[in-house]
Formats: sequence, C-alpha cells, structure tokens
Amino acid sequence: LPQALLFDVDGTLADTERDGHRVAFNQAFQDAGLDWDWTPELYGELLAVAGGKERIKHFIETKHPTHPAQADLTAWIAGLHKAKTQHYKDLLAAGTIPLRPGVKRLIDEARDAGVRIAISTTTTPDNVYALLENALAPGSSDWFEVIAAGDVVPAKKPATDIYLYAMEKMQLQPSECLAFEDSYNGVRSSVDADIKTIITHNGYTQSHDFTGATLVLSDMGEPNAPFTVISGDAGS
Ligand code: XBP
Ligand code: MG
Repeated sequence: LPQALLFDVDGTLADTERDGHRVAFNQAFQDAGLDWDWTPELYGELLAVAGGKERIKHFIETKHPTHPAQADLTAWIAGLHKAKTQHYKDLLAAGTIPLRPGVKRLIDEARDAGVRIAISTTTTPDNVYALLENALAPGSSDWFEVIAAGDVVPAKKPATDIYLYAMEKMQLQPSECLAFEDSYNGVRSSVDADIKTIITHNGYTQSHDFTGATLVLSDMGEPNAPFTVISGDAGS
C-alpha cells in the first residue's frame, strides 16, 4: 500500500467542469454585463489552460484582444473570478454535483486502512471545501491532511509545484504516494513530480495524452457497476 493518496479535485473527485465551473463563469459574465457565453464545446478547448483566472485571461487575449479592461486586466479578472467562485459555491450548496463513482468508497477504505489522504488541485481552496462538505460528508474536509489548492504555489498544473508542495507539507517522498488525476495537465504535474498516477478519465479528457500514467480507468467503479481498464495493468 502507498502511504498516501493525493487527489486532484476537478474531473477526478467529481465532474465539476461542465455543469459547475462553466455555468458559474457564465453567471459571473452575465452579472458583469458581458455577452460572453462559454458553451460546453468552447469550454472543452479553454480547459487546456488550468486555473480560472488564467483561463479568463487566455480567453480575453485570444477572443477579445480589444477588451476595455486591458489597462488593469489582472485586478479586473480577479473581481470577475471572485463572483464566479461565489456562483460555483452556490451551485455546490444546491447539491447538484455528486462525487464520481467509487470515490467515496476509495476514500473510506483508505481511511480505514490508515492511508493518509490529501488534495492537490488547481482550483480555489473555497471550492474544495464546498465540494467535500456538500458531496462527500459534512466535516470531511478535516479528513484530508493537506488541502493544497490554487494560488498557494506560483505555477499551476501542468507544473509540478502543487504536488511538491503537498509532499513537502506531509514529509513524504514521491515513491510513498499515489496520485489520482483526470487530465493531461494533471498527469503532467503528478508524473513529472515522480508520483505513480491513476487516471479516471471523463467526457472532457477522454482524448487526452496520459503518457506516464500507471493506469487509465473509466472511473473508480462501484460493486454493481465495475470500471473499465482503458490502458495499463490493473494488477500493478
Ligand atoms: C481544474 C481547473 C480549475 C477549474 C476552475 O484543474 O483548471 O481551474 O476549472 O477553478 P485540475 P478556479 O483538475 O487539473 O486541478 O476557477 O477556482 O481556478
Ligand atoms: Mg482535474
């Protein structure tokens, strides 16, 4: 058994992107009087850039280069993103986004076996608490020894920073950990940090390159709905 499981959040613990983050971005755009509409398809392309603030910046630079907030873009984006975070938390509080199959079982089994658990994600810390409290169990954020999230490191995934940060806080070596990810940016981050990684892919990440992953699965599976092995050896 590994000593610790390090979990990505978006796309791994829950399918938060299409019906969560994307919707919240659009609500924030509407509040601000913008006519921007991130369709599910466009959002799939924008996911190439990790981090909400970074994603908005990329969108402006590529699609709206003459946007008037250009002069103080960073502060303007921060305000817009703050509104987005509030909308996202409201969506989670409404209970619309469940955990993916097998996630709760895996976390429960890890805790029963004394395996340490932590979070390693690009998203805002508040979003992680909201998901865990609403979709896993009230008080469950305390089950995680470290919640490494968002701007706590200078470079977001695919950089290795967030995994290195979590391992440093936990005083762990990469060989003692197992990471769970769902995307190209995620697997680059964990595998480049030398951590063995299991992928559970999803609608947005099915065609991603998962080079370096130990195992690629459809999901974590439930007793009545087993997972499918996409690549790798489930016995390893
Ligand atoms: C997740 C993300 C996040 C969310 C938005 O990537 O890229 O940016 O889409 O969250 P990963 P914020 O699963 O690889 O961590 O708006 O809070 O940044
Ligand atoms: Mg992810």
